[in-house]
Amino acid sequence: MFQEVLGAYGLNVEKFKIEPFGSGLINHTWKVYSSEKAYILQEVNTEVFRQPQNIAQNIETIKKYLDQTAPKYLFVAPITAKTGDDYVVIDDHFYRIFPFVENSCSIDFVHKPEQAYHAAKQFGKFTRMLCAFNVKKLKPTIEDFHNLPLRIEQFKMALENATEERIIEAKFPIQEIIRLYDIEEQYVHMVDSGALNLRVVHHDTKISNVLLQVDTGVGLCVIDLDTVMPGYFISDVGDMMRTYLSEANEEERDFSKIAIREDVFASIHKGYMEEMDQVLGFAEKQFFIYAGKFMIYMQAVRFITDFLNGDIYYKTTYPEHNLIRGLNQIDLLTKYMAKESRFQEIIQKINEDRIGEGTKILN
Ligand code: GN1
Ligand code: MG
Repeated sequence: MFQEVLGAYGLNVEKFKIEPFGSGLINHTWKVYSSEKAYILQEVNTEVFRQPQNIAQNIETIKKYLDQTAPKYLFVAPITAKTGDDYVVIDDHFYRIFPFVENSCSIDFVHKPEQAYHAAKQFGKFTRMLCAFNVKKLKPTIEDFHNLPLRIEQFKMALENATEERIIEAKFPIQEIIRLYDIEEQYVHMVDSGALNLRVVHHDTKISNVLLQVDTGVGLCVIDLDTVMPGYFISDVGDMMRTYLSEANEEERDFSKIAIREDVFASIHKGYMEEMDQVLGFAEKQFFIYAGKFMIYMQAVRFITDFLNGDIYYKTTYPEHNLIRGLNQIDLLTKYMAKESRFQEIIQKINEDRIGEGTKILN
């Protein structure tokens, strides 16, 4: 397979080393490198991305726009194959190759608040760079991806079809998901109220989807653009809360290690708002804290739904994997909700300090 894929790009497989790369749950990724050149090769999971051409088209449309409006912005698009397309299809499998960004690295865990700051700034910058771009030009790459009511529907359906055994095993998270249905109600109200604008949103803002400069740790750019499509900013901010606030991530089986770091919350807010403060409307900003609840809850629902369905969506490495991930997210959600009024205070303090700074300048 490697020979054919690389050959389609005019690359000679014998000149490269190839190793699995990254920790994604959906696509397969490899690093392809020699002493001179390095690439990232990916096979797109077409069970999940039914029309992978839409991904390629979206990226191309955005690239054209950014080449004109922000030529210096680092946007990592796939390279062109000999056919002139940005992808190749071999035996019904869909592949693409990205250049490996020199001097860059990615991390799987947020160890320090600065890392959360740099990542949040990059995701904020991405949406800001595209705030005047017509979102309607983008095609959804997964229909209703972050549509919470639909995720709840899928959960209910899974409950109806699941085996007795799995329902018993997942009794606690099922009860919790049902107990917290009002998170979905809030979502419906929010969308109906028209408070949120459709924007170009990344939809998968985990820390490994940001490239950092090797020596300084400064953010370089965002990667993994498969789910870039029209959406609400709460998806990106919420997924950062979900994946940065606790050092232990969704894979952690010892839930006593799941803990919310307030300084990381403040860093996400700082980094994101440095880019997005002027872009977001007043009504949108009111959902900053809700964003975390929305995304953590939805991820819990998705993991438990997949467990009930017999593990058909996410890659798993042990039998209860999705159940543990779901329980992990419920634990995180409980700890997050216990901090909501603290988060409110932190944001209020940031805003007061800012007003204070403004008065100092006026005086
Ligand atoms: C999937 O494969 P990866 O890590 O890029 C998923 C995200 C989930 C995440 C949970 C297309 O992302 O929505 O938040 O797993 N992507 C898709 O780890 O479903
Ligand atoms: Mg992804």
